[in-house]
Amino acid sequence: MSKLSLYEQNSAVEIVTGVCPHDCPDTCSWQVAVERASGRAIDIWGHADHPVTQGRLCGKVDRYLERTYHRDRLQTPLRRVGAKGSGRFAPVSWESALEEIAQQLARVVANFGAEAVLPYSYAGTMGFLQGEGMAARFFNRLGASKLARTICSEAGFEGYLYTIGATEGTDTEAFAQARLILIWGSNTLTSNLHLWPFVMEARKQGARVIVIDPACTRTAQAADEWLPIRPGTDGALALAMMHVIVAEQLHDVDYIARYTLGFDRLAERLLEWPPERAAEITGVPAERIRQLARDYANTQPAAIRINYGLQRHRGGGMAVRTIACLPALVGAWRRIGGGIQLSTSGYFRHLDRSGLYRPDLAPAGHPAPRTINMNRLGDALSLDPARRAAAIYHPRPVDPIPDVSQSGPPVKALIVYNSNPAAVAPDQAAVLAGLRREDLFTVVLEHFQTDTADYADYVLPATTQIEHWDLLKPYGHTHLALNRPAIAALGKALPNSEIFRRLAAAMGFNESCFRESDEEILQTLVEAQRHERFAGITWQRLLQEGFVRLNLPQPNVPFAAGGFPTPSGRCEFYSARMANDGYDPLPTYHPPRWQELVELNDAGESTNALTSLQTGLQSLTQPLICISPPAHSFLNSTFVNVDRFRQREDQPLLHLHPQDAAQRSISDGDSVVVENEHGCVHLRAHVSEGIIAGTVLAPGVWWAKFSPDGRNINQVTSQDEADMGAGALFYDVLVQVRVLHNDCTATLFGAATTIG
Ligand SMILES: Nc1nc2c(c(=O)[nH]1)N[C@H]1C(S)=C(S)[C@@H](COP(=O)(O)OP(=O)(O)OC[C@H]3O[C@@H](n4cnc5c(=O)[nH]c(N)nc54)[C@H](O)[C@@H]3O)O[C@H]1N2
Ligand SMILES: Nc1nc2c(c(=O)[nH]1)N[C@H]1C(S)=C(S)[C@@H](COP(=O)(O)OP(=O)(O)OC[C@H]3O[C@@H](n4cnc5c(=O)[nH]c(N)nc54)[C@H](O)[C@@H]3O)O[C@H]1N2
Ligand code: SF4
Ligand SMILES: [Mo]
Repeated sequence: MSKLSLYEQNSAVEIVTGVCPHDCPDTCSWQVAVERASGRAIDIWGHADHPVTQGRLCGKVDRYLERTYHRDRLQTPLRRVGAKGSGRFAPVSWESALEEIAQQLARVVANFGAEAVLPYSYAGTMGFLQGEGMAARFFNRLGASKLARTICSEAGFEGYLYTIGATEGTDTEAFAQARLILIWGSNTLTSNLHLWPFVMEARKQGARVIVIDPACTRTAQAADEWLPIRPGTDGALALAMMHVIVAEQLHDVDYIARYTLGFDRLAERLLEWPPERAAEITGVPAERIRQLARDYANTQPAAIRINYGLQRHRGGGMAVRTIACLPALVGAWRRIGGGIQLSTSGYFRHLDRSGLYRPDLAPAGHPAPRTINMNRLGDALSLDPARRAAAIYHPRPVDPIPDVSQSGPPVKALIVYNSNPAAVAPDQAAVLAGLRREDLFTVVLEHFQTDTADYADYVLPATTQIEHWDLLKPYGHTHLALNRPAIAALGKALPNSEIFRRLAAAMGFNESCFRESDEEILQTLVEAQRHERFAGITWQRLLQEGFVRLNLPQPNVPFAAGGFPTPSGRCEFYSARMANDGYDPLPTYHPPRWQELVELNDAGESTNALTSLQTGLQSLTQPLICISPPAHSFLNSTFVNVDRFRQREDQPLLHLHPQDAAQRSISDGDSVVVENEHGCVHLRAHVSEGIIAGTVLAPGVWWAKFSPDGRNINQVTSQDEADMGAGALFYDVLVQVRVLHNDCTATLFGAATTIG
């Protein structure tokens, strides 16, 4: 019996439709059963009528009520009473918290200018309202520094735009029609579960599923084939595949002539990429590359699911730009079930959010505030102007590297919401050094006392998705969804929107937009849409149905007859825009950062990365590449504090290949030290052939405070940037791994003194 029919007839229970807020492509619509008498939510399940949710939530959100009613939910504002990081707080009233926060912000603005205030947020909720809705109004009105939200997808996103023009691609439902599916740099069964039923449907019809990944993930195990690859080298694989396709004349001459730009120049470039060359780089044998290219060109329809895993490398932007050329080369777009999907967010690109965010509120007569790259939070919080300048967003080669004179004021007030940077941001030691600054005033809006909240001056309790209104657009399908509150806020928790509304009042901002109610804001947003893609999407329908598909053709077969949203209207093998932005206009290979470090080391050149280790360690083995993709039961750092999920993930682990383990005398279950020039962390070794030799994998993202040494894997990640969009390099890291005999902090401090 379905959950709905279980409660439907029960007049003591109310059923409320909402949508999962998490940073996940699936954006599942859900229903919550609420006991009318107590007002308590008693059950939650996936909406049966939603064509992608199909009645199922993932294992994490199935337990959303456990998280909402968790014993540690923050229910009252807190003021710090201990040292920063100690986590010692005392309850205060909303009135006094907001009054002091407003005073502190006013003081910072008066003494250092509004740019000294930095908002820091990401996708704890993807809702328009509880995400940036009211917050953007507030920070625009204040004139605060802007934040470039680069931590997840920027490199790949930009790369995709150069080739395709917008992040539009193969419909999720259409994967069922594919006959060959490449899952490329994604762990679908963990991070995009609702694509899997369509993949299974395709397999029932005879489709082959190949997973291209350095790790034999649960998705790779469930697929027909695991194709292991060295991290950060996917661009070379794609170039060699195209080489074979063109050399063997398997390309779609007609599609290319009608709908693409620059084929001749591409073909010339591809001459440089025989499979043997790519084999050296990727570790995929040349013959396997040939076969993959032939299968890809000869099997129609062929669908590629690329996700963000493969672009967290220095060459991530170019890799995605290159892979995105494949479907046009073989004409895969022609048929339903062919093409490529990185994200579906581009289908929503005409959504007009200016009335929501109100950029027009910016203080008149001031120059536009600086934009900080969130991946460089450690640098941004530094008192050294040179490091602060480095944190200023400069996403393309043509954007000048900011000069020290442009660094702007030190960050004196930091307002964190929907994010846990002390755990998730790269170069954790630098981030924590910033958060520890006594002269930094930090406010954290949260559900829980996270690693970040421990460093706050004020922690403000926020509501969860079943306690507030919101509207969400997905990035793994095309249904806009409304979230209605199912229960009253717990304790004194407030929605982010209300916290910023009250803070605006405390600051004396008297614009009427700071008095609009949540429902009003959302209704106005829905009704403001004029683009034809939103035709038929009304507030009334959203209230009644919960989710509505964009006004797209059904079935939606993008680019079957061209119409790419690029400057030329074609799929751009050659991109003039790339040339203007300082890139090679043709697909090429940008090697990962780890490759560069290894080459410098082999050449005997000293690099910070390796010498700092050598000075501190007796026996140096080859460094290993370290990736840290999502743990199955966590969502970034969310859910780590829910006992059930933490127990499922056991403890912070490091997967390493038996060969790498043997070279370092590491046995399964040993405590190991993972370290590099940035920092170090203790993990438990899990020796396994499920990861390629030369690469280690640490499932993320643990809260540091739940880790044996109070640190997590972001100790070893760097603030360096990818080739495009100033994207993060989470999986482009070199580390040394050894059995834990002595604590690494001692060695590291020793090393640090020798390198100054
Ligand atoms: N359960 C769960 N679901 C999530 C998340 C979560 O934390 N947990 N996070 C959400 C978020 S924020 C995002 S952005 C998405 C993340 O989605 P993705 O970024 O797609 O993350 P994964 O699906 O884990 O895919 C990463 C995969 O890429 C592989 N990989 C790493 N480097 C390379 C490489 O160089 N080449 C190739 N080919 N593969 C590589 C990793 O081994 C891993 O299997 O998922 C969302 N969904
Ligand atoms: N090493 C390593 N690091 C990574 C990654 C990796 O793969 N490896 N993945 C990266 C990626 S892809 C991403 S997207 C980032 C994600 O980084 P974050 O966006 O910081 O994601 P979370 O860690 O889930 O933290 C979200 C926080 O928001 C809070 N929150 C949720 N809803 C609300 C709300 O309505 N109001 C308020 N005030 N708070 C709320 C949650 O309680 C949670 O603590 O991490 C990145 N970091
Ligand atoms: S986290 Fe993803 S799969 Fe799980 S319920 Fe939310 S949207 Fe669905
Ligand atoms: Mo992400």
